[in-house]
Amino acid sequence: MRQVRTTCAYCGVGCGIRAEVTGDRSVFIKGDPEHPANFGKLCSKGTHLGETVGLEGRLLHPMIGERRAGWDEALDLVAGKMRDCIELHGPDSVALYVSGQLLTEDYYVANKLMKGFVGSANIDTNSRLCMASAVAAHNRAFGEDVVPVTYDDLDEADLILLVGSNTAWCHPVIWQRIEAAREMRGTKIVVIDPRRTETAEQADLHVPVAPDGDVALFNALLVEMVRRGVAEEDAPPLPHRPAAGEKGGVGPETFAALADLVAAHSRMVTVFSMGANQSIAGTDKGNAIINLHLATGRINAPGMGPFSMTGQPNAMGGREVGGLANMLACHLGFSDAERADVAEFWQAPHLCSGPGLKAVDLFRAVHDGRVRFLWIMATNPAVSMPDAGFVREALARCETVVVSDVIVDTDTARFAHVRLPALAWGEKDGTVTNSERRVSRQRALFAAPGEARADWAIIADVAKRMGFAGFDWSNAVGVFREYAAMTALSVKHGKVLDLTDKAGISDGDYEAMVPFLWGGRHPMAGRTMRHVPVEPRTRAADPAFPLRLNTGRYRDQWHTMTRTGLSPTLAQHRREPLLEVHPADAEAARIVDGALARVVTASGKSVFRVSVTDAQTLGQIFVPMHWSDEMASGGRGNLLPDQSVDPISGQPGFKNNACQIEPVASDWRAFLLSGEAITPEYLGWWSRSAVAGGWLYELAGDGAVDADVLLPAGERIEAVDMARGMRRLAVIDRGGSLIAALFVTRTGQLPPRDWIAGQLGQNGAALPELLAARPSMPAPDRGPVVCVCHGIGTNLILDAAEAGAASVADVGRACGAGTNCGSCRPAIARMLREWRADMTPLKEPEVAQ
Ligand SMILES: Nc1nc2c(c(=O)[nH]1)N[C@H]1C(S)=C(S)[C@@H](COP(=O)(O)OP(=O)(O)OC[C@H]3O[C@@H](n4cnc5c(=O)[nH]c(N)nc54)[C@H](O)[C@@H]3O)O[C@H]1N2
Ligand SMILES: Nc1nc2c(c(=O)[nH]1)N[C@H]1C(S)=C(S)[C@@H](COP(=O)(O)OP(=O)(O)OC[C@H]3O[C@@H](n4cnc5c(=O)[nH]c(N)nc54)[C@H](O)[C@@H]3O)O[C@H]1N2
Ligand code: SF4
Ligand SMILES: [Mo]
Repeated sequence: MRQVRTTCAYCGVGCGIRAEVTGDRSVFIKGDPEHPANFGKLCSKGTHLGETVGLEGRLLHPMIGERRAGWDEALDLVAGKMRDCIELHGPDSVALYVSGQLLTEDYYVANKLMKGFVGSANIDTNSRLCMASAVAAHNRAFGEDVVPVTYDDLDEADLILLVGSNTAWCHPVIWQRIEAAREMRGTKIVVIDPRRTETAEQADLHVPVAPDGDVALFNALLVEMVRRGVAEEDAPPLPHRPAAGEKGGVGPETFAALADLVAAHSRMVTVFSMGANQSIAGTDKGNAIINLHLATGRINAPGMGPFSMTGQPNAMGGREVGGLANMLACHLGFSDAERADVAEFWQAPHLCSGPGLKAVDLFRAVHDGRVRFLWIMATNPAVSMPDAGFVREALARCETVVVSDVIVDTDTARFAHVRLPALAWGEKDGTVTNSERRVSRQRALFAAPGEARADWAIIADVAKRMGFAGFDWSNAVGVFREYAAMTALSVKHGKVLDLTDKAGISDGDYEAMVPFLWGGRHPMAGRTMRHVPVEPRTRAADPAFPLRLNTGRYRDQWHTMTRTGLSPTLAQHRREPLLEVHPADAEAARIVDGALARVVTASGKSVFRVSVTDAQTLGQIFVPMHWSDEMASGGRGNLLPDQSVDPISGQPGFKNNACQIEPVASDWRAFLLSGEAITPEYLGWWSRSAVAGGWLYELAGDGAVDADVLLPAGERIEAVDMARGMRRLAVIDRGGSLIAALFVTRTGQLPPRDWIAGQLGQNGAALPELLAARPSMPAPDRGPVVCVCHGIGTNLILDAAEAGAASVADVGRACGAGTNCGSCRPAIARMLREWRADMTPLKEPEVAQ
């Protein structure tokens, strides 16, 4: 057994991991108690990383079309196509679309190739969909993309405002840190979000702002703080005195409660995330937040400041090395002086002359043929871009699409002419920078599988084949040293970013590198900061599409599910893509809980399972972004949003689109348990999720059900349950193990899936049990799983409540739920609250203070 210290593959919290490598492709994951981002904690996704390191579905050698190719042939082809395209159509006919999931070293090399040597800034990144508005807000306020706080400020704050952040699900370890601050010093927590998320349920105050109401709300807060003497009257230019009463849709009582909290606590941190950034007013939202901090002097001291949380593990590293089309490496812009310095440092023959195309415009240019060569790395735009139907059309038309990925068959890879196998997490080596500007090492745990190679090395090889000099590093540390040395240019141009002390780092020191911060704890102290007056801007109403569509994330899935979708444990939290809708909107549309419904926008439509919930505000619906063609025929959240972007940052407004909903009828509903993945395209609707040893499909369709197509060969047993209108089939292999099962109903309810899913590949169960989908001596039903680490369902938790457990910790002591990663603790807290509400006679709700 070998112990390796590395960093989590997923979110921008950047948790340190101690990985105990137990075999060729197996690893035991523990939090690193010494890493300053997490001090040993990990959430459900990090904890279950070990379930995603298998080689199933991996791309392990280069592919040209459907043919396996050698590296030489593939790289020659890519370099040749790129060179031809530049010669025939100019440098701007070539583009790279990269990702915050690349390492800093990969990102640096990609950016150097495009901006320095191809001579076009047509390299953009999925961070355009994620961080671009925060970057633009930082640039306007601070003159540089700098986060002016660290996680320590969360520990020392008395008030934390979470704006458009479902922290408990998306940055769970930060959420635990915030909860710890509440326990230690009574920190108050406010959640500003149109939906009542699990994070909002835990807050001292939930402010259900109207979609995109944030600028009006923060302007109103600023004016109120001036009125109360908390903010300086003449600190900000205040031409934006909000229209009387306009507070972003927030009612007077809630606004007063919020204003009281803000006025009372100078140690205030405002965390903002996608509900702020992903908006046609995203940059203004960032500045509205920063303005409040500047006017109240709440910045550059312990426990205070605006804090943009990054999404991806290396969103921040990508910003450092110039991954966005509108900047150069090392936080530099395109002034003559900056360009000249970069050209000299790289010895770059054709440094690009100005900014390139931002993601949405980039895919438009692919669509209309201005860009003819597109190389996509570590991102799945056919799923994750807005108006994904348009993006697919663009990819289908493009002369040359190259995809570097770790997975053989993604929705984007289907459009690739050339597929290049990259090293995945657990195999690659390099650095990432987290939300608080802390640089950590990712280290390889396993040998490279098949012919997979590091992203930076693939790019460097293509550059060399194109005849460019300056791409012959022999390892990742060589690239890192060059980047660190280049930050001398940021320093020269008065920026905070400075890694020059690492420019001479030895191979050994890089190997042993401990996490470090650039910029220190409060890098804006003593530097110039600007108020940027901002005015509310919202989308025009469209009577054809009366509802507002909001999109986002689930606790246990990561983006397009290419990795988390493989984990049976993580699948338990939410097996299907849900359309969450307020009861009155559901009723008006004749939509019922558990049935299917279609969401329609001007851009597209898709079908989801309905979940009726009063956590949604009237007039607003929510769907997840995660499901792809690989995982479902419906649930395709990104066919829905249009191409509108923030005019300053170019970031799409993913969270506020006009839509309508309608019921979807089907003759029958079924579930299929199968050892093999199938693609039941001919069915009306399907969605699959991982179970141990195979897949669980939820199906719906019209007409007859063709069991022969769905089920594999084997001994088939069948029962028809007339009373319940159900047909049940199970398929057994020679050894008596269950290899598939199909349950179909036209009128009734299907049985719970948990037990029978656990029988897949097993041969302990009797045939009648399999056909009943439950054991003859049933163990107590655990109910829907809440704690995925310990496999504990709602029923045990309610038992604990019944037996007197009064807190999440009590529940943990009683049954273990919530005691490992803690991601489910907000859900347990909600259950306890609901249980108590059921038990106690109704009384007046307490007023939040
Ligand atoms: N489990 C999980 N965690 C992740 C990821 C994942 O895929 N899964 N991805 C990572 C990445 S890349 C990112 S960017 C982060 C994202 O992390 P978050 O930003 O927390 O996640 P989202 O669910 O996209 O959106 C957050 C909230 O914004 C709210 N919102 C919508 N419109 C508005 C509005 O107008 N105003 C306000 N104030 N709020 C609004 C939504 O209701 C939603 O609850 O998560 C990271 N962590
Ligand atoms: N509707 C809606 N859409 C959204 C959002 C939203 O909130 N709502 N959020 C947006 C945001 S914030 C983000 S960040 C994006 C994320 O969207 P994407 O970036 O498209 O999502 P991922 O599934 O993370 O895609 C990463 C791809 O890289 C591959 N990969 C993993 N590791 C490596 C590696 O080391 N090298 C290479 N070459 N490939 C690798 C994975 O297999 C996968 O195919 O989605 C955006 N889209
Ligand atoms: S909070 Fe979870 S997903 Fe994010 S870095 Fe930590 S363990 Fe990974
Ligand atoms: Mo993101």
